[in-house]
Amino acid sequence: MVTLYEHPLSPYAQKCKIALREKGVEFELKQPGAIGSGVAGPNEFMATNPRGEVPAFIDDEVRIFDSTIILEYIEDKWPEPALLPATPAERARVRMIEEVCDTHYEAINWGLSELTWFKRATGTLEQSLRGQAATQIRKIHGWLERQLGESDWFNGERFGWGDLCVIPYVAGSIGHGNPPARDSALSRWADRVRVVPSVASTLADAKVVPSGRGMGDVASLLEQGLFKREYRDHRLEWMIRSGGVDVVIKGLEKSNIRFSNDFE
Ligand SMILES: N[C@@H](CCC(=O)N[C@@H](CS)C(=O)NCC(=O)O)C(=O)O
Repeated sequence: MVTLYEHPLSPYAQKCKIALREKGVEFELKQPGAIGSGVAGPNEFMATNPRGEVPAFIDDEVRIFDSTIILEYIEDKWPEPALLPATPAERARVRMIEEVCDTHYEAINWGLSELTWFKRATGTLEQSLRGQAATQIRKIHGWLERQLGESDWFNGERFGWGDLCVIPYVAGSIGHGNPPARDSALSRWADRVRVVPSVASTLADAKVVPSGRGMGDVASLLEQGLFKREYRDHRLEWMIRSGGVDVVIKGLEKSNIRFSNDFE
């Protein structure tokens, strides 16, 4: 049986869980003990992903990190049912949607999590960051609508890779109070995708995290120095370009943010 290190709220892990469920591959889920704490192994999880991020995937001797690379492996090893569309052009189109969601879209929801759960800003800075996030999400929803066009599915004729890589982020936005516009094509698509069994069970997992809802009282754990959140790549860029450079500076001063680990 394969093993997936995950956190139920991680959109990247959700992509992999949906794919495994679509393929009918049996898997065991594990949550790394110190995820988000910046504490690095040595352990099986860190040996699988030196970045200390979920998802991380183990299939016997094979160890893989990064959700896109995990999805590629799953598609290669268990080709049926195919999740990618058939033609090179369609596959490239779907991969571009995934790339946009994993970088541009994810960063916005992540920024809102930093505000809601980790209380990184208050007052006018919080309001300004939230306002910018809402505008950015409206824009990216518009972009997604244009990618969807007249189709029922991002993947083409049926549910697939193009859909499983978008739904974790749209579900995250709904959770943060930024749903797709009412009666829009994206909102109708979300209703359609949410009931696909592999998606429904993956989103249901996200509601059963310890302490009931969301991330619980992680802000006080942050204050106690028990969390050291990763500000990497597009997330760091989002915080700075949206006006939160002070959040980054404060996090560095208090040592409750981290950048990438060294590869050794
Ligand atoms: N590019 C990676 C991103 C994975 C990632 O950023 N995962 C987050 C959770 S959503 C994480 O584990 N962060 C670790 C931390 O904050 O310490 C992928 O596609 O798998």
